[in-house]
Amino acid sequence: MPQNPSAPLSRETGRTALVLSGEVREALDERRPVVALESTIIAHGLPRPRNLQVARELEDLVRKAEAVPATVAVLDGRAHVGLRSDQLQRVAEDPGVRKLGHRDLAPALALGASGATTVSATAFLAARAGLGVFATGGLGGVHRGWTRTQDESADLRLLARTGITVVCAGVKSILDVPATLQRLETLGVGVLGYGTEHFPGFYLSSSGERVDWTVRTPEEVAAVMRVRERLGGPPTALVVANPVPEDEQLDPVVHDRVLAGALDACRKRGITGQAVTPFLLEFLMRDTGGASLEANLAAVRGNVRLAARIAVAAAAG
Ligand code: PSU
Ligand code: MN
Repeated sequence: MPQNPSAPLSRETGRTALVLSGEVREALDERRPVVALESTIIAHGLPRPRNLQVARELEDLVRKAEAVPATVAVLDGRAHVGLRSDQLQRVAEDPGVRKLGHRDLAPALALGASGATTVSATAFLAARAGLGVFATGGLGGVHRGWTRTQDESADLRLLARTGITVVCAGVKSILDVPATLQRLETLGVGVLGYGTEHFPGFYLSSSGERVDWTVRTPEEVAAVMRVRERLGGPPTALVVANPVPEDEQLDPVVHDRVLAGALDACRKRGITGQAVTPFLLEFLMRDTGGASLEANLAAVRGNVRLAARIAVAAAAG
């Protein structure tokens, strides 16, 4: 095992080695751009059968931008970075696919389980494989009612210790956004607004909070990545916060009304732990008549396209 926790794992050591797809391995060897994609959104964040279509569409978006997609998941106790078509289908369709955060990786690998990876597990595995850019929908963060539940997504602490650029539409709006931004600051995670002075609101173009730094091109993001690397120091993530276009966002009035109902239902039903986020996302989808799903998908597509452009700019630099 390498001494440096962020150094790429040797790709062929025993049962816990990462399995890189041929396409991903070749691209890394030739220093061509690769984009990591998370799989929890596929297995637990989107309804079937739309989720499989979306999983394939996201990979196609990366390819169209001349980068290689690397969807990350654990199958039968092996951690995959880059999936074959049948493996992607299994992640989308198999009801036995669990939700795996970073802390779940060791038990899942040791016990031969299968699971989709959250932001924390995906960022960890992608960085270990040597990937620099990762796209998702919205990060996890500090939940509303944290003082009661202490529910803060493991995404935040893992990103504080992992050198990877994460393109997202901010953090999920079901969360306490100001508290999450404060945690990101405390943890030393860099945040760039992409083409905006406001932190995006996942389903909404703006959360109403401001960002300290705004970038406007993939080249500017790549320049920040290079300087961070030259500066050295402990690895931390760089969050590129990319808003959903205003004409594709969820109506903010509908958002606030439905979210209040969702949070209420979550509390009343006593839902806790890993089930909270999927419950809230599904509630919103149902009670907005599918409108939140369309906004979520528009955000994810935009993030995947931008991540590919950033990976291309970073590989060219
Ligand atoms: N983005 C989406 N949909 C999702 C997620 C992100 O558009 O379902 C997932 C990510 O995998 C993220 C997880 O890491 O939700 C957060 O879950 P939790 O709050 O339990 O940490
Ligand atoms: Mn949680």
